[in-house]
Amino acid sequence: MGCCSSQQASGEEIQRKIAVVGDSGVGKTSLIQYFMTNDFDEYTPQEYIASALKVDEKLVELKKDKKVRLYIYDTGGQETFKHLRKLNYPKSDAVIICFSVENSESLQNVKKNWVPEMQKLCPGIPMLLVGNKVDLRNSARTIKNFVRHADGRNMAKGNKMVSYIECSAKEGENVKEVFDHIAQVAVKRKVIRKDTEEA
Ligand SMILES: Nc1nc2c(ncn2[C@@H]2O[C@H](COP(=O)(O)OP(=O)(O)O)[C@@H](O)[C@H]2O)c(=O)[nH]1
Ligand SMILES: [Mg+2]
Repeated sequence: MGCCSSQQASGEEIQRKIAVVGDSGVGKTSLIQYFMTNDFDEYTPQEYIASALKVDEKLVELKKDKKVRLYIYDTGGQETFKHLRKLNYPKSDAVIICFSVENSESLQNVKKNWVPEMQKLCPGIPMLLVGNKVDLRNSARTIKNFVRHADGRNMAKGNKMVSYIECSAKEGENVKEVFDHIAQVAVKRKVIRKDTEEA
């Protein structure tokens, strides 16, 4: 190995598989769609919303000359799609677990359903917690029981998740940050896994 062994050989492409999970309706498909197209479609057709499994791919630049191709897996949160997640989510490199800040039950289900399901399918997988639809909380005219930033942060901490990020696919706020962060986490994980295998 030469002096540059830790650098990526030119032309070599890093690829990582990212699962996106969370309750139905929390905004998973909209988040991915905004990341792919820079656009939010309020009138997403129903069949698209209910899609059983969709895989998008996009090249993300981590830093100069270091790129990673993300394969982003989106399935419905419904129980009926559980068998599909079982088939498709093993070997994921990292997972984005979503909830909506206007739906506190969807936050509780992170702990109750999504963390256990992902830990079972992919033991030790890095998990990023994402609170969607912050535009609703920011623009609220009435007092409603929105999930607070501290609630999300505590959920992430309490479940050993790598971070907590709030975003809005509608406003495009923080969407890029979510995927930049998960790309970095996923790339780092592979190095650790490889080191352990070689040890
Ligand atoms: N206000 C607001 N609505 C959103 C946002 N993201 C998604 N939605 C709406 O929430 C609903 C469910 O979104 P969808 O992406 O299909 O959720 P999924 O079932 O988790 O894939 C749709 O009506 C979206 O238009 C957001 O950031 N802000
Ligand atoms: Mg969806």
